[in-house]
Amino acid sequence: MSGPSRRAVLGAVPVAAIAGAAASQADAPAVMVSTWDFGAAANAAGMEARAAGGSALDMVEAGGRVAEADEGNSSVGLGGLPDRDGRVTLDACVMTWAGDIGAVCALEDVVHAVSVARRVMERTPHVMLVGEGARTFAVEQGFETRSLLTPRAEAAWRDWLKTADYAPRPNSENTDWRGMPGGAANHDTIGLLAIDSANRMAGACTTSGMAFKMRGRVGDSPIIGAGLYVDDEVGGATATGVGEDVVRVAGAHAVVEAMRAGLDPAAACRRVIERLARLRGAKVAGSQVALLALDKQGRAGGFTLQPGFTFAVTDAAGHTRIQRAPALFETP
Ligand code: SD4
Repeated sequence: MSGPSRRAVLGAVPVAAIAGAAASQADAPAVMVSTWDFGAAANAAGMEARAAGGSALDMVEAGGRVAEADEGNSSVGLGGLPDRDGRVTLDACVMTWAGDIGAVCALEDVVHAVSVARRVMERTPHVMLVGEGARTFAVEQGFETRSLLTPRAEAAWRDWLKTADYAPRPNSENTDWRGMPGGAANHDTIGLLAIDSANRMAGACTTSGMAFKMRGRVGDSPIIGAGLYVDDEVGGATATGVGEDVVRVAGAHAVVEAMRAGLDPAAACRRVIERLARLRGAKVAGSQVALLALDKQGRAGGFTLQPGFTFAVTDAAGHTRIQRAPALFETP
């Protein structure tokens, strides 16, 4: 397997350095990581929350909200691509150092699904609300409603309708990220992990899910243990890509358990990707799963099925670097 590319152009996001996942361990300990290069903007918001005395939960919520409000991001919040019926439905979850969790699935008309997930955690006896119930709860909690379908997303959906060619696999997502150097033009689910100044970890994951999915389909992102898991003794992990495949291996939880067993974050992510590849063989040859982890020592690392996944790593001084994760199916 060849090493990661060191091409240093990742689009509009300032890039301090690109390195393989292992190289991150030589850098200053990270206090926040987010998926993709656009995670840099999310981390900046998270670091503002940290500087203002916010908790790790405040950090990941603030970061998730940046991606959700970004209309240019076609896989999160406002501007997310709709399901095959033309409805934008959001999945999100949060998890804290104390094992507090909250999630929403198939939430409509509310931009900040991550905040609704937090509210589920803080204001209900439950851990997950779905669909109309999640929307009703959000409205009761004072969240504003609006259409999440932007003209750009609607145009993409209408274009897709011409063929309506959907298999419950991530083909459209694959098409999106393939051929985009560094994933710079790709906009995907955001998963975030943060450590606050009291050394507590929290995580969040928020997405509009796979483009043109079946109505009612839920992926990995709001599922604690699949799209996100945090254990304050060990570290946390998050996932993006084909949710069905992440769920199969309880991806984020499996990464955390591999770290508990002594692997560093990159190696732990790799172990789980390899397990998925063994389990599914040719069925995952064309699919993408990206895992990202941060341990309590501030080591960050990722590993993926396909090349092209980047992530943003921020240290306590606020320096952010974009790293490219090695992939199982690395191209020369
Ligand atoms: C899902 N994992 O719904 C999410 C989507 C994603 O690129 O990451 N899309 O399966």
